[in-house]
Amino acid sequence: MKLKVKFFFIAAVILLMIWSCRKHDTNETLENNAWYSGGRQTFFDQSVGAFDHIFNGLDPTEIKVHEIGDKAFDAVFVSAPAPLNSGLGPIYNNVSCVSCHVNDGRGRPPVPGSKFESLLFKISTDGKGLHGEPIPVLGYGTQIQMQGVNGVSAEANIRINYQNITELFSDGSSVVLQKPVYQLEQLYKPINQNYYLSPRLAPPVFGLGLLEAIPMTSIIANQDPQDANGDGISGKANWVWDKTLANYNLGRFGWKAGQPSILQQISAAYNEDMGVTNPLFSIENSFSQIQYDGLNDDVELKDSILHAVKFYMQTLGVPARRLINTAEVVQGEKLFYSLKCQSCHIPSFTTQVDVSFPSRSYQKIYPYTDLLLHDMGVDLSDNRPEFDADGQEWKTPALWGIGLTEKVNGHAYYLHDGRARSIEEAILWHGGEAEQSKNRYKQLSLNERQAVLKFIHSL
Ligand code: HEC
Ligand code: HEC
Ligand SMILES: [Ca+2]
Ligand SMILES: [Ca+2]
Ligand SMILES: [Ca+2]
Repeated sequence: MKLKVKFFFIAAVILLMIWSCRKHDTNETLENNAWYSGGRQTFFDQSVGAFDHIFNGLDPTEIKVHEIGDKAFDAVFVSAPAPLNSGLGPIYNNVSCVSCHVNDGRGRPPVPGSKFESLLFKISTDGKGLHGEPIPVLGYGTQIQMQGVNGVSAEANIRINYQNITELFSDGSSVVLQKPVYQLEQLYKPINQNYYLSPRLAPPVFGLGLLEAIPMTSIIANQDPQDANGDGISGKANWVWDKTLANYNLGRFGWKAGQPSILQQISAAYNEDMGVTNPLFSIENSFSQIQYDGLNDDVELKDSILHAVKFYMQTLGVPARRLINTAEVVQGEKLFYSLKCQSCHIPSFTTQVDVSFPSRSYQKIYPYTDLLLHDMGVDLSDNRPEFDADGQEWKTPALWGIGLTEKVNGHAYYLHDGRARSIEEAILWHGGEAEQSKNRYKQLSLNERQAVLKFIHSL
């Protein structure tokens, strides 16, 4: 009997030890484990819904606001006046947020001959405005709206021609890239100024609340504008105008980091992409053009809806990594470092402590971006400056979740205009500061290249 008690006691102690170890493991998993791309806001879902997960740890009111924002993100707008979702256009690019950011993922270039849906074009002329912003083109503003509501003429259409560029690997094999050349056509009115067109594909929109919460100091610490350390990489921040602060702020959103906050990014989207005026951008994009409806009406979107959509965008979690421990992925990760991809695609950051927003406060995330601008060479250039970004500079995009693109969006088009038809093509388009990385990639064997791609697909 006595022996039995002793046995149970020892067994209990062992169980307790195992249990406390496991608890310790889970903690470590959350804090330092690369499976958890989005820290506490990581979701183990590889389905088509992988980019649409509400943050953990929100209170009931916050959950409600997220849901209202989610509905508004999906809402199809119609031309004014209408009882619901009124104010589309008169000119616009698409009718809802989700029609471009499909499943909270990315858009795609049009199938030849079909309408442009999630690829849009910014436009501007020479010079810079008071705060460094692009200068609008007379009669066109800073974006081409390619659709008009009933009876209203769109601003223009775009013709795409492709040029082939062959990239040779050291092992003798090759890949043919398609370089798009864009041309305005069917203009509603001639343009008599120099103009610069910038193609922009709708990027994925999950995890943005975490990117917004990376401390500014952590981002600018990676700048090296004069390349003082001589590694050929000279990332720089984009200082852009923040309408809410009425001051300059660090740009984080958009392909050139032209927007400082999620609020400003989405307010601009309502106005420019959908023609829906709102508290932050209250003047119709068509103001002073023939398409303008002349109604001096109230703003078309309520502040409460705008803030719900902002909150929805701020509280979408990040998919967990997949197949992270397979030999090929481990090899690919090592190669990623030896190719120096991580000098721009910086693996991890820790978000700032924020007592007013605990769900995104202080956690280690793995976005694989520095959120800085880099010269990516002539072939990727749009020649259109945006604040401190010049015509060859682009912001390093986050790579988290990129391996789920085909699952979520049913295609594999990458880069700012979707010209790359695979991850490998995206790498082969890298030039400028990333030229050396690309060349190192081209020197790899077929097996090594596949390992790099497997690693990217595991993100
Ligand atoms: C016509 C297609 C289109 C529509 C409609 C659209 N977007 Fe976008 N969205 C884009 C493009 C293109 C970009 C990149 C813009 C840039 O590079 O400056 C973008 C960028 C964003 C970003 C920044 C993502 C990042 O990682 O930098 C957010 C957030 C966003 N959109 C939210 C919205 C919301 C909310 C709506 C609805 C109000 C909306 N978008 C409507 C095409 C669209
Ligand atoms: C000098 C900085 C830099 C280096 C080095 C670099 N990248 Fe990039 N990467 C970028 C920028 C900037 C873009 C966006 C370019 C564009 O859209 O035109 C990008 C885009 C990508 C994309 C497409 C992302 C998307 O959402 O469409 C992938 C994939 C990628 N890089 C992988 C790599 C790999 C792999 C390496 C190493 C071989 C690498 N990058 C090295 C800056 C860099
Ligand atoms: Ca309108
Ligand atoms: Ca316009
Ligand atoms: Ca450097």
